[in-house]
Amino acid sequence: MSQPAFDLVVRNALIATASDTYAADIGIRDGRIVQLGASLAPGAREIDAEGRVVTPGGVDAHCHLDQPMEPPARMADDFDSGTRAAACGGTTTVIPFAAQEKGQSLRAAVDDYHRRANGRAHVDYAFHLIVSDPTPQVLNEELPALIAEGYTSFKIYMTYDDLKLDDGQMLDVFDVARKHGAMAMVHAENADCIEWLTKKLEAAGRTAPRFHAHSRPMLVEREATQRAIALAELVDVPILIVHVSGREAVEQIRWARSHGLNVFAETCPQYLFLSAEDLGLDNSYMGARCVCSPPPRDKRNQEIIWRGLADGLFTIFSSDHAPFNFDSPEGKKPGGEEVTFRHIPNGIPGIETRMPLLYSEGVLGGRITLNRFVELTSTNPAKAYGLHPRKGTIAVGSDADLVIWDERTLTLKNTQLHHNVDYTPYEGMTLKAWPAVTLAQGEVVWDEQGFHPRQGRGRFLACGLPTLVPRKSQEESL
Ligand code: DUC
Ligand code: ZN
Ligand code: ZN
Repeated sequence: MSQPAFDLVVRNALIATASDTYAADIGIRDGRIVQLGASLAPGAREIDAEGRVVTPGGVDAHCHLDQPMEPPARMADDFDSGTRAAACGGTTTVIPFAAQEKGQSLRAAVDDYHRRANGRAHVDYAFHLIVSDPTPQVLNEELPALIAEGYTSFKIYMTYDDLKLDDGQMLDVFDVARKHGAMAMVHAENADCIEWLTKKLEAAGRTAPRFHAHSRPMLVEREATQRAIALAELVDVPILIVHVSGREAVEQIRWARSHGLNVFAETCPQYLFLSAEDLGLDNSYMGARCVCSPPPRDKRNQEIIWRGLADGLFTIFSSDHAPFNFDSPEGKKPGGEEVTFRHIPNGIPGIETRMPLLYSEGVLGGRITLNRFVELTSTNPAKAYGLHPRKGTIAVGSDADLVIWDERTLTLKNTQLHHNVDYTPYEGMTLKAWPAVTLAQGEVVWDEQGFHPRQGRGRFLACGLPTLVPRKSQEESL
């Protein structure tokens, strides 16, 4: 008998990419898609999609896994549990952050992060850099070398004392991004405004978790977003504003776009499904579970974020998974204490729920098209970070990272999730879909039997340059 033509055939798929929806079989060999068409020859293994929607696996371009923290804080998910949860929720590529500590070389941060990831991941991963100390050595030598090696995006912070850059430093980092065609990501919140408000709240004894939202009103995000846009315009470089939370930042980005500037924007599930009320209506400490920055806003702002997802304002939909246990001295109760909001680790879990939440409420709720869902969760992040078309689409030659979607009603419970966190902010929500099958490089990693672990399946991906905007010629960018 001759060998089957394929290792695996996914039959009767309703394939959805960012641009098309069509019925076909998917032939897979050596972890890649090798043929798309009707009535493909038999595979060594076959999965019948039964006419269900099949999308590219998700690319979660903003998540934090095993990122070094100031003790006692410690992230609950590492590359094992984080990529396990990702796969079970339909995400097959993650891009967490290799974070430079002030005084540390960027190269040392990258080496350390590889040690944390190596051999542990169940799905593929790449790294963004976090640049917190842009010394001449970092700007002139380390960053250019790292960009050439496949670390083509870096996040900079306008807040958090241990991370924030001043305007001059931002200009310097943007200039490196421009010269080398890399992507600069910006956390836009004004640090001095936050500190001033925090001190006032503390002096008034207003220190419960819910006052976190009072210390970071939309104005502080708006001001920083506007400043980041102006600095990028001065340097003439595209930037991407991460985790946009509401109207005021959205207005700044719309203004920039209307003036022809290449300003990209990312938002996250917490700005669609949570509001400041989730930080507590009273002084309850339970609200610490939803402390993240920028904070969730209100229902009207949720609508504004939905509109931006539908009309093209947003480029990317990420989780900003930043996993801390609630009932833990390493998490939301530092040292075992209920602390003032200033000391609560920022971040909420969401790597597993990102895709099902947007599919349920966005696609099946009639707010965005299926193709836009694919664009936001997979294709655009792959393009923004130089992984397309290997990732982010269903095409001959692409990695066989696929999700078969099961459209059914379910109630979300943390006990069913696969992260290492003791809560989900979305407990009890009714969802309308969940992945029936997730394939990573042609291997079943999640199906009705559950999670199929294989640490080391996930490989490090060196990123190319972003392809969201055509690269300027050398003369133009001098
Ligand atoms: N805010 C961040 O900037 N990063 C991680 C999580 C958060 O809430
Ligand atoms: Zn951030
Ligand atoms: Zn983040």
